[in-house]
Amino acid sequence: MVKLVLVLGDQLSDNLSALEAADPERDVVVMAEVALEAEYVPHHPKKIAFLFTAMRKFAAYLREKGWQVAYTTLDARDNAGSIPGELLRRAEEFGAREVIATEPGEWRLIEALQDTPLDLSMLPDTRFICTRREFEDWARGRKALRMEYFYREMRRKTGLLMDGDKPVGGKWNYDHENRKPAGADLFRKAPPQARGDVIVDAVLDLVEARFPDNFGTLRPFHFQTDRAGALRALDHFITHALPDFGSYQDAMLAGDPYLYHAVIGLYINAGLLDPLEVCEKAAKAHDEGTAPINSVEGFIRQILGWREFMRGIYFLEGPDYVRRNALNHQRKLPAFYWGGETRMACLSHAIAQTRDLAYAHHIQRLMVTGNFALLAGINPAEVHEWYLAVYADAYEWVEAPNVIGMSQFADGGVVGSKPYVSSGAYIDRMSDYCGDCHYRVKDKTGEKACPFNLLYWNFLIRHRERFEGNPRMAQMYRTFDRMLEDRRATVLREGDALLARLSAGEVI
Ligand code: FAD
Ligand code: DLZ
Ligand code: SF4
Repeated sequence: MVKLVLVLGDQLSDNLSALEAADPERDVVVMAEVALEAEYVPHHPKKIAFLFTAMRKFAAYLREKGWQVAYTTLDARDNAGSIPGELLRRAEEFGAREVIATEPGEWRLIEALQDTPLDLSMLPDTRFICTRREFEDWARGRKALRMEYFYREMRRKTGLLMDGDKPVGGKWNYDHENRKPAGADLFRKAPPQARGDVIVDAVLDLVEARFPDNFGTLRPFHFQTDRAGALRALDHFITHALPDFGSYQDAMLAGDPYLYHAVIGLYINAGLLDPLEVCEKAAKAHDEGTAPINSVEGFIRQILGWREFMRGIYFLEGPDYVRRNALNHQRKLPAFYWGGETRMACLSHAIAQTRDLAYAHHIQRLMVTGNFALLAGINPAEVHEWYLAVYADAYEWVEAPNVIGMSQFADGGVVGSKPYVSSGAYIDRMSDYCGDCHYRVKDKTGEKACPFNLLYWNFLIRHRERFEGNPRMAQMYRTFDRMLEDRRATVLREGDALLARLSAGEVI
């Protein structure tokens, strides 16, 4: 009897377990653009356009390979509006009772699929290097889960950058070489910008008509939308940017959103690139002598280490993870995150770039937008919604551990052993933002004091009881205690006043 094979928008891979378990002679692939997935957060229009275009092209590719594909566009008259609804409709149309699916990357959708009255086989998502089971086994019995140890296991498992049982070059991690600020030269090559085609054009018109009020600029649309394009983007990165990836990983420049980053997260997460093939290409560049070890190791660690670790944490911690709020932060997300005005140049640059490109690199996400939200005590659920909406690579399995865990410390220390907070000095060191800011990064108090400076101490003192005993934070408290009493009082008073103005909706 015919079975339905579900392929979700972020499952656009040839080797998807659901496709491998099905029979192209007998079964029907179901793909659907649905309102519920497009609207559960106000996704960036470029993200929706990327996904719908890539879905349509993947459906065409499957048809060429001989599959029967039942594809529903968002504007189809009989669109049921949700994935389970579409499955039920197609089950009736094709006389099917059984569905083969690959496990979605979000608890919400896993639960929704399990609730359908159809006979569902939910297969593991084999497109990851570490299985859920393997991660659980690794995590069992450990007092703390630290990425670095997990990453070494993954290096051993894959043999990537290994020399027998030793790491290539003698060290597992070359991070201490990777902290350079970038110069504003003109020699970097931006990622290749895709040209439009009829499928892209049709999707852009649809997204423009259906999501006119979502935060984010739709046109010009420059993402790759099929595997061949994604491979071009990867090869471009390996040739032009990987050699300097490590050194400038943490740098930020107002005039260059990409620097030496790969800008491939959206392609890997949608299934157009395979994480292992990406790591293998990077390792090959090292073998061939075209990229140094600090860059290649740093890059492979992001994918083999962080990406796999984050997925492991998401599934290990369970569906309530996204609601955690260990620091009891309750302030509303300021309007400037959604495009309102701010006088802080760093936030203004990072958010304008996010609006235009649906992209910001890791340090912008962690040390600018994330750092400010944490220092200002913003409700992590609102921060989570923002990140899930605005980045083209955002899916809950990877976004939530990065936001709730790494960035907002709302999980109380599952992902990281200390919160990522910094004063303005860090942003000044790693970027060129501060030069044209309304505030003065060197001012610790006073009318023009950088808000990061004021809020940094305010945050540490608000949470003194929790963090003072943390050996990695003791130095920060000692520095505060060494300040003159008057100065301490002023810093805290001015920080409180800034927070009150933020809550009142004033422009900061
Ligand atoms: P590069 O800097 O070139 O890195 C290469 C690849 O490494 C990325 O494409 C990605 O696949 C992987 N990677 C790097 N860091 C991480 C990480 N911390 N977790 C998982 N994978 C990583 N990444 C997402 O894929 N989706 C998200 O929704 C997301 N949200 C984030 C939210 C916050 C607050 C922070 C701090 C980080 C977030 N990240 C997220 C991780 C990282 O910022 C992005 O993967 C990266 O910026 C994507 O751009 P790139 O392809 O140029 O990455
Ligand atoms: C993100 C997204 C969007 C915007 N739209 C769709 C869609 O219409 N159809 C679909 O199959 N998938 C979509 N997705 C991706 C899903 O939200 C994603 O599969 C889950 O969040 C699990 O990662
Ligand atoms: Fe950001 Fe402060 Fe620098 Fe302004 S002075 S850009 S607010 S870090």
